[in-house]
This record gives sequence, structure tokens and C-alpha cells, in this order.
Amino acid sequence: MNLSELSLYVQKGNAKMARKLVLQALEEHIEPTKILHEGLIDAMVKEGIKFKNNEIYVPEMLVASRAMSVALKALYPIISQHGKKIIGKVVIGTVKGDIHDIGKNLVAMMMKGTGIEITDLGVDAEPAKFLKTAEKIGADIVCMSALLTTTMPAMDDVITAFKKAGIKDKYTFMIGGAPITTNFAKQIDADYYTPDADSAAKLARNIIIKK
Ligand code: B1M
Repeated sequence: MNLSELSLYVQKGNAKMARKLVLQALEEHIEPTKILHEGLIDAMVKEGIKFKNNEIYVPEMLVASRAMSVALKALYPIISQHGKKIIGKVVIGTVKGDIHDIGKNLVAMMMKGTGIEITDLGVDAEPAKFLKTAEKIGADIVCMSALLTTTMPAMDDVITAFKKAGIKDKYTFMIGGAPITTNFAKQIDADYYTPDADSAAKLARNIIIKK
């Protein structure tokens, strides 16, 4: 199967066909990570470029992202299947002001696949929500995602809230998202930045195992 066809259906926002092609690709034993990168993430990268060039607008980007989410769900059982025992707990969310959740969902899915229990705060999550939930579930790691340059400071707000409560050192803080860098992580006192879901999941597992 040609994965660029899958990417095109996602870009057009055809969720039904996108899901169908993911299932077909799996039947053809195409690697799930290949389907993810060449069929699904590729579509979002192309949508991002078209949006930047004013070739499409928010509504088109929105229908494409819906198709992406539907198609991603078809991959979920494979990516997040583990059968391992739970090794630790993560609280994850997209920070306040930001409603991008595809990357965050992918990170959560892959972490789950390594045996980590996930509590997902969804999008537009307030600092107090991170703090309250981390304390409530006894999280090992607090994970934050941001896709907008304008919402990056909200990550700092979360860490500041933990500092103010005197509990910052109880947790490891991991951050990520397209505009995030290692330098930014250092600036706001986050412990780690990882560029993608796969590296985030591997790192989280290592952190928990070494605890
Ligand atoms: Co938005 N958007 N968007 N958008 N959107 C971007 C991010 C943008 C780069 C597009 C562009 O201009 N080229 C741009 C941001 C510019 C900037 O700030 N520098 C942008 C903009 C401007 C906006 C609006 C302001 C548009 C408007 O209203 N005028 C608006 C903001 C809304 C808000 O949040 N308040 C907006 C809205 C939307 C939609 C709602 C339409 C939709 C989101 C739907 C959804 O998420 N459910 C949307 C989309 C789809 C995009 C693009 C096209 C795709 C994002 C995506 O899902 N990528 C995006 C362009 C782009 O990114 N190229 C764009 C696929 C996903 C798998 O990648 O999320 O990067 P990503 O996650 C990666 C890594 O970053 C990493 O792992 C993932 C993969 O392995 N990662 C982590 C993510 N979180 C991590 C956490 C970790 C570790 C790794 O540790 C904890």
C-alpha cells in the first residue's frame, strides 16, 4: 500500500477512508511506526506548511486533524499494547491556552505501551490541575505539551506552581512540542525535553526504572 494515499485522505479530512487505509496497512504488515510517520504525521506536516502559506485555513486544518485522530485510534491498540506490569505513573496534558492534542495523545499512547499508567488532563490544562492531579495519583513524572510559541510560558507557570507549593523536587518534569527546545527546558527548570513521542516514552520508562 502507498502511504502517501493515506496522508492525502487525512489532509482532505476523510476520516473514514483514513481509518480504512490504516487497517489495510496493518493487514499488509506495514510497520505501525511507518504508518504513523509516512501516512499520518506526514499529513499534519503538510497541513502545517499549507496553513503557513495561506493555502488552507483553520477549518481545513481542523477537519484534517479530526481525520488524523480517528486514524490514530486505529493504531492505538498496537502502539499501546504492552502486557507488562505497571511500572509507574505519569500525568500529562497540553498546557493552558493550547488545544493541540495529537502529539500529546501520541506521547501518552507510547508511554502506555511501555507499562506506564497515564492520567491525561486533556488540553488547555491549568497549572493547578497538573499540581492537584500529580499529588492525587502520586505521579512519577509530569509531562507537558505545547504547540504554540505563545503557550510556551504556560509550561513555566506549571513548574512555578509546583515550586511555590514546595513540591517541585518530588517530580520529574518532561516537556515537548514543536516549538520546544532543550534550552527552553533549561530556562524554565524542566528536567527533560524530548523531540518526539518515541524518545519521550523511552526516557520516561528509564527515569521510572532508575528511581
Ligand atoms: Co495549529 N498551529 N493552530 N491547529 N497546527 C500549528 C502548531 C502551527 C505551527 C501551524 C503553522 O503556522 N504552520 C501554528 C503555530 C505557530 C507558532 O506558534 N509558532 C498553529 C497555529 C498558529 C494555530 C492557531 C493559532 C490558528 C488560528 O486560530 N489562527 C490555532 C491555535 C488554537 C489553540 O491552541 N489555542 C490553531 C488551531 C489548530 C487546530 C485546532 C485547527 C488543529 C489542532 C487539532 C488538534 O490538535 N486536535 C491544528 C493543527 C492540526 C496544527 C498542525 C497543522 C499540526 C499539529 C499536529 O497535530 N502535528 C500544526 C503544524 C505543525 O505542527 N507542523 C499547527 C502532528 C503531531 C504528531 O505533532 O504535535 O508536534 P506534534 O507532536 C510531536 C512532537 O512535537 C512531540 O511528539 C509528537 C510526535 O512524535 N511532542 C512531545 C509533542 N508533545 C510532546 C511532549 C513531550 C515530548 C514530545 O514530553 C512531555
